Amino acid sequence: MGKLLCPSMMCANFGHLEKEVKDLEEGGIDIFHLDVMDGSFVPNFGMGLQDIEYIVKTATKPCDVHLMVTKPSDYIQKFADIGVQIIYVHPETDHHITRTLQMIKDAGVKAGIAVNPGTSFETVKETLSLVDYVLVMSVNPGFAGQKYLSFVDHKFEQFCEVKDQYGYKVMIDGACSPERIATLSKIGVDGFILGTSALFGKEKSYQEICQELRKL
Ligand code: S6P
Ligand code: MG
Repeated sequence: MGKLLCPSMMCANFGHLEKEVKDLEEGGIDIFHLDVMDGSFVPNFGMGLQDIEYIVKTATKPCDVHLMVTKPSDYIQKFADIGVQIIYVHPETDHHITRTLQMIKDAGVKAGIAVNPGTSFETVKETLSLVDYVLVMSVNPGFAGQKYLSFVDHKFEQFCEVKDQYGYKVMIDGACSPERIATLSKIGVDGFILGTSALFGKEKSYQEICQELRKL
């Protein structure tokens, strides 16, 4: 299977969001990545329910939500009802993360665990049999345009090593540059959250960029 290219829509131009969605789809992306931040779990705000609903309605490709909020379990049904296909939750903010993951599955949505740079493979190991996706964060969550934290490197190997045994896909979120995509796809990383490092604010079209990234 090819690489999953996932534009991080907080980096898109909200002045013409519908065009962004269409251009990205025509460019060949796979999954829209929608970040939700509550100003509490992370020191930033974005995106709102209206934004998420609008993108899900406009898109023909699947959408995920990455919940960077203090009580993710309170919002699972809301996002399931909106029609997102994957929900990522953080174990660092949830006392009963396996219950929340089960709640996501029971709502008919794919479950993803998002792992902060400071959270180890061992900490989330017990959740792996429940998840469809592991989102390895290579920046601390909250902002686009940050620097890649190289101490997370070994975690990609740890998660990739047992991904077939558990049956999940490994994704990277944070400072994901073309060089990083080349290195990580070789060790088995399946999906790439594309923000300012690889996709948005460039001179080339989304189509040209996606074609180049697929060849790496
Ligand atoms: C950050 C958020 C991410 C960013 C993305 C930005 O907390 O979860 O999804 O939007 O990582 O990418 P970049 O290339 O600007 O770091
Ligand atoms: Mg994200």
